[in-house]
Amino acid sequence: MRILLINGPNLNLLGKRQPGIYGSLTLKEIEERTAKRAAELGAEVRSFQSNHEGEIVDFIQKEAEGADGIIINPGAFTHYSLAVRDAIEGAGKPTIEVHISNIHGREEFRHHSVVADIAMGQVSGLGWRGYVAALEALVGFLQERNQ
Ligand code: CA2
Repeated sequence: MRILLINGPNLNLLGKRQPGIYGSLTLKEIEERTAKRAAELGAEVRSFQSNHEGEIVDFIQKEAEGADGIIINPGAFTHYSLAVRDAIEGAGKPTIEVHISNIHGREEFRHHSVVADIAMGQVSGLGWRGYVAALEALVGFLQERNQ
C-alpha cells in the first residue's frame, strides 16, 4: 500500500520558525514519524514538499496513479488553489487533508478550505500527530475496502 504525503508552501520551515503555532518538529522529523508508523501498518509513504503550486499539481498527476491514497497539507493553497483541488479530484484517490494548527480557530480567511468537500476528511489542530492520525485512518479505510 502506497500513500503520498504532500506538504505545501512554507511547511519546509517547520521546526525552524513559529514553534508556538506549528510545533518544534521539522518536516523531515514529521515525515520520518509518519513513515515509521506506515511501516508498522504495512504501508509505504512517498513524501513531497513544494512551495510551488504547479509542482504540487505535477507531483499529484505523476504519482497518484501508482498510489492508493493521499495525505495533503496544502498550506496556504488550502484556502484558494483550485488547481490543487482539481489535481486531487482528478487523481480519484481517497485523500485526507491535514492542518497542524486548528484552521477553524484562527483568522476568518483560514476557515474555508477549497479541498475539504472533495477530501474524505480533515484533521486540523492536532499538530504533527494529525499526520499520523490521518495515516492510520487512511490505511484502515483502504485495508477494509480491499478485503
Ligand atoms: O495549520 C496548517 O497546517 C496550515 O496548513 C499551515 C499554513 C497555513 O497557511 C494554513 O492556513 C494552515 C502555513 C504554513 C506555514 O508554515 C510555517 C512553518 C514554520 C514557520 C513559518 C511557517
